Order: sequence, then structure tokens, then C-alpha cells
Amino acid sequence: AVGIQRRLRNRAEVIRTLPVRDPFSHKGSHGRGLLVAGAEGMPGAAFFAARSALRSGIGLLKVCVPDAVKPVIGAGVPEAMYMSRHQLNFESITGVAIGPGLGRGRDEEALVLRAVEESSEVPCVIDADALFHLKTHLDVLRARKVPAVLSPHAGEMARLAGVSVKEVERSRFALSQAFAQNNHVYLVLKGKYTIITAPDGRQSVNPTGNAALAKGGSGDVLTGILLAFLLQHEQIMEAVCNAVYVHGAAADELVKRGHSLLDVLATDVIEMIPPVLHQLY
Ligand code: NPW
Ligand code: AMP
Ligand code: MG
Repeated sequence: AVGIQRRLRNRAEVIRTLPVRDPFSHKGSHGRGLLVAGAEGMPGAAFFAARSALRSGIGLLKVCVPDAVKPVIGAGVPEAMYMSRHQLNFESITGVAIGPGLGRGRDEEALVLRAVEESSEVPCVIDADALFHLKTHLDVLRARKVPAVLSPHAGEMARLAGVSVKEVERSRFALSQAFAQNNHVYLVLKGKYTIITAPDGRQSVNPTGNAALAKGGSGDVLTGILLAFLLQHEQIMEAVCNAVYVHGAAADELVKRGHSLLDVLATDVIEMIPPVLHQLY
């Protein structure tokens, strides 16, 4: 259609746009991120997102989880700092991610609304259960100064848009574009050939990734990379495209190094972020 810009992301663009780390930088130079995630039955989702963010260059990470989850994730990700849900605040935070394993109760719904509203001036990734809660509050998105980044899979997209999963799969490009433009968000419609759409309608298609990622936890890993990259790139679109690219490239690299499409775990994907970044730098 006229005026639509749609491109396949390529490796050279990723290499050209990845953030350069200033040799004189300190931890505060690379973002102070806040991850709001994890419920009692889903500590893993918070763990995956937190560790991925730290593996992707974030300077400082605070994680807000229920008290019962803290000991589990705290031992696994000691590099992060922790706050209880009743301590939640956005002071000095330069980017937020909310949703992985968050839960679907009334308390969580209120957390999502607060996060989206109070982080209006910094980047905010909205994923998983946060997308579930957002469905009835889409109006808060347009009120944000910095457009939010939403990362639904086809099932979550269907719920958000009020259509069937079949309908989503049938018109991934058009649906993404309408949603991103109408709600003033960056939309990451996940799956094979993830489509990234900017609020102005520009679209980018991601070539990396494989079916090894079709396993619980994969999306939570992406959320962590998204948060870290948003805090280190100048432009949101570049940050999002690069995060999706690196996430998929980690899965591709695992298969190249002897994994099958069956055995890959979310933790394996996280530990493949370092060699993938090494190849890109
Ligand atoms: P079906 O039956 O599979 O075909 P939900 P969720 C449908 C946390 N996790 N990809 C699908 O249909 C997340 O972070 C925690 C995926 C089903 O009806 C969330 O907080 C983990 N689904 C929470 O769990 C590891 C698709 O959508 C529905 C689809 C819920 O996450 C796992 C599923 O969507 C997980 O990440 C597609 N392409 N197309 C942990 N270890 O802590 C259709 N569907 O129920 O909204 O959410 O993804 O299960
Ligand atoms: P989630 O459903 O939230 O755990 O997210 C799944 C992640 O894995 C997304 O980044 C998807 O793009 C990716 N993924 C899942 N299945 C495939 C597939 N068959 N090929 C490529 N990527 C996939
Ligand atoms: Mg998910």
C-alpha cells in the first residue's frame, strides 16, 4: 500500500545500531531498569526476564516481586536489587518492564495501571499478564509521553484486538499496523517472523529465531532483552528490532552448536546471549 514502509531486519543494521559502550561509563550510564513480574506459581518468568536484562547490558536492575518469590529469584539473580510490591516506586527509574508471570488478580491489574501511568516519561515494556490486564484499559496507552512497547504472541494479540487467533494469523501485518497506530505504541507481534511496528506504522520483520523457542519462558527472556536495549539505545525502534534479533539469534546459535529443536530451555537461550553479542560487536 502507499506510504507503508516495511523492511526485513538485516545483520548489518543490527551491527551498525547496537549501542557503543563508553569506556568511561559507569553503571548509572546504562539504565536503571525496573522489572515488575513473578507470582508465587511463576518465579521462573521473573528470573528469565531479570537475568536476560543483565546479560544484555543493563546497568542497574530493580525487581519488584511478591515476597514469597524473592528468596527463589534472589538466589538465582543476586546482581539485581529487590523491592516488595508494597514498596513499588518509580524514583530514578529510567525504564520499566511489566508482565512476565505477574498474575491475573485485581492487585496485579492495579500494578499494571500504575506502572503504565507513572512511567509515562520513560520506555515501558508491557508483556504477558500485563497485556491481559491492559485489554480493558487501552486508553492509558495514548496518554503516555514515551510510547509503550507491547510484545504479544498471537493469543495475546487476539485478546487485545478482540478478534480470533485465526484472524490474527491471517492478517498479521495489517492488524499490527492498525493497533500500533490507533494506540500509539510500538507493537512486537511475536512468532516465526516477528513483526515490529512503530506508532507511525513503519514495520520491520525479524529473520532470526526457530521453533526451539516454542517453549514456556521464551517470551519472558525477550522481555528482559527489550528492557535492557531500550535503556541503551537512542531510538526505540532500533532497540526493539535489535532485541528481537538477538533473542532469535541466540536460539539459532544453540542449534548451530549442537542443540536440537526439542531440548532448548529458556536458560540456554539466556546463556547464548553473550556469544551472540560477541559476534555482533
Ligand atoms: P493454545 O491452546 O496454546 O493453542 P495466555 P501465556 C493461545 C507466564 N509464564 N503463542 C493459547 O492457545 C507468562 O509470563 C511463566 C502462545 C492459549 O489459549 C504469563 O504471565 C513461565 N499462545 C503467563 O505465564 C513459563 C498462543 O493463547 C493462550 C499462540 C501466561 O502466559 C511460561 C495462551 O496465552 C509462561 O511464559 C501463540 N502463538 N496462539 C514460568 N516458568 O514462570 C494462540 N495462543 O494464557 O494469555 O498466556 O502465554 O500462557
Ligand atoms: P511467549 O509465547 O511469550 O513465550 O513468546 C515466545 C517467543 O518465542 C517469541 O519471541 C516468539 O517469537 C518465539 N517463538 C515461538 N515459536 C517460534 C517459532 N516457531 N519460530 C520462531 N520463533 C518462535
Ligand atoms: Mg509470554
